[in-house]
Amino acid sequence: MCNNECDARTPELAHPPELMVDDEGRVPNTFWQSVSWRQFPEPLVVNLTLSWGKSIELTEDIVITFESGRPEQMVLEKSLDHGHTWQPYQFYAVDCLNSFGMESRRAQDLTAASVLDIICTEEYSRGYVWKLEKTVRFEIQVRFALFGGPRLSDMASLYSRLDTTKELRDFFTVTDLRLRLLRPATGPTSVDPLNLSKYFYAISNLDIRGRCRCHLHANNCILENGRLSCQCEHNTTGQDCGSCNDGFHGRPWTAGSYLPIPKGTANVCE
Ligand SMILES: [Ca+2]
Repeated sequence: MCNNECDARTPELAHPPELMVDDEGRVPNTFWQSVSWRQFPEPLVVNLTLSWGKSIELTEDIVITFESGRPEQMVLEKSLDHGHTWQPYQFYAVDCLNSFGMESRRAQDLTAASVLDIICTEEYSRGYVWKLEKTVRFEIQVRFALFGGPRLSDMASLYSRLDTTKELRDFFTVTDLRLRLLRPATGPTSVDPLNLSKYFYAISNLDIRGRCRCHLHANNCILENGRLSCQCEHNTTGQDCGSCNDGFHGRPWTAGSYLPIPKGTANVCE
């Protein structure tokens, strides 16, 4: 950890945001580091925003690896409309009731009926006590497993549920994610206002996996001129294959379907 010799103006001593998404596996880790806490008790708040410019369906757990202690308070937020509006995705705190007025819950305790609940978890906020615990997760897999069974052995059941429930599809879809870091790790003792340089956020890796939302009308999604776009089939068009091509309005546009499983229905524009 660089502490006093950090300097954003000197390349050898800088910790820019790109170091959260470079190739990992290096020793030591490369990491982004925020400014230090300057004016306690005024909170040190930092927003990290990730934008894809395209709707993405998340397929794996989001894993954020901290180089500093994990924050004592943070919120993961999502947008479905390119950052115009934001909704909380999950709250994280050492004390959920105290920080957000919410009971602490674990993603593992969700049920099929409560899968869309936005929870506050205390699973990932213990900072300095457990030094080896560096990651914060948003759990996609345990939510999928509510429909696809343990180890996702019944994907057909998961797909049919996704097919028929728009709220569930949208829950796992984002165009942007925002991490609102609200209070850094301070360790077991109270904040030392005379030594604020030791409180900051540092992240070495962001692991976010998903696929382009193409409404089951494309096999490929390509990056062209800095823009992600589905390679639409079935006479559809648009960044997400969300409408029918000119001259193919014989019936209203409909998303492709996983049903009947396993063959599915293309719902071609005619
Ligand atoms: Ca890194």
